[in-house]
Amino acid sequence: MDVMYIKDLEVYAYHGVNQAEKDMGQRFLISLKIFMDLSEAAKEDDLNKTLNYADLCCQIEDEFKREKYNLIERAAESLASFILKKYEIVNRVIVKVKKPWAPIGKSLKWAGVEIDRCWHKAYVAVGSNVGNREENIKNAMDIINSSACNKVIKISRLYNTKPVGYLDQDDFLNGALEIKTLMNPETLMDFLLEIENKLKRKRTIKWGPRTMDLDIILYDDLILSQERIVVPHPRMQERLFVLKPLSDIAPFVVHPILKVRIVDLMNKLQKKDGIQ
Ligand code: PH2
Ligand code: MG
Ligand code: MG
Repeated sequence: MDVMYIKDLEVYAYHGVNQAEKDMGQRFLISLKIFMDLSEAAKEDDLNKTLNYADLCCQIEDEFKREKYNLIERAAESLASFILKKYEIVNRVIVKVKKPWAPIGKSLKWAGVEIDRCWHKAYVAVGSNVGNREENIKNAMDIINSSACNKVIKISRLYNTKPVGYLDQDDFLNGALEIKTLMNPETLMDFLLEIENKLKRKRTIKWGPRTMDLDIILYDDLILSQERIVVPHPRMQERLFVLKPLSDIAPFVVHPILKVRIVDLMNKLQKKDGIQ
């Protein structure tokens, strides 16, 4: 991936744990390594196909001065998410924030932090079998889209499916979403649980009726096995109600453990279960 650099942009701002730093301010040096495709801009010699670094530096300065944080960690984090949210062509950014005047009673060149942040691609399975199922799914998507850290990129068709697991309940409407997210898997899972709660999900019977179920199926190529969260979803390869909609939007994505494409997982399961 191509990169654009900003090196040691000097900004006077008011971040610091000490009150004196908040009152008097100090110099900060901001460096950015911005990952994006520069080939179109190069080919067409067109400023509109890239980032204008003059404009970028002004925006960065304004954003950096907007708040007074205690920590440069926090100031760097907010700059990184500002850049990723504002400029669609930017996929990843490394932000370095240095304090050359850090008031520690010692002579030093600078104290600083560097963070590396990017958009992640996740696939989320959606299901509903209580209330107005379509409306529930639409509401869940609207809530995802209204959060600045998440954007729905692709939506599958919605499928009417027979309940699996606990059979004495109404049919489900199932779909799958591709989203881009700045959240890590745990934060994303908590965010999705919050949406389920907002949509009045009641947790009574395991695999029972629900207004909304939102499960992380895949998160980049990540393999994660923790008590609260397992990715890829451990039962995805056994569930046609997951694989079918997922095949609409990610047929050639490869399962990071099984090393099989989604469409092939679906075909294999359909053969095993008979066409449903
Ligand atoms: N979800 C379950 C259990 N069973 N069956 C269908 N058809 N669709 C679902 O989304 C579903 C299910 C647990 O999450
Ligand atoms: Mg589920
Ligand atoms: Mg769930």
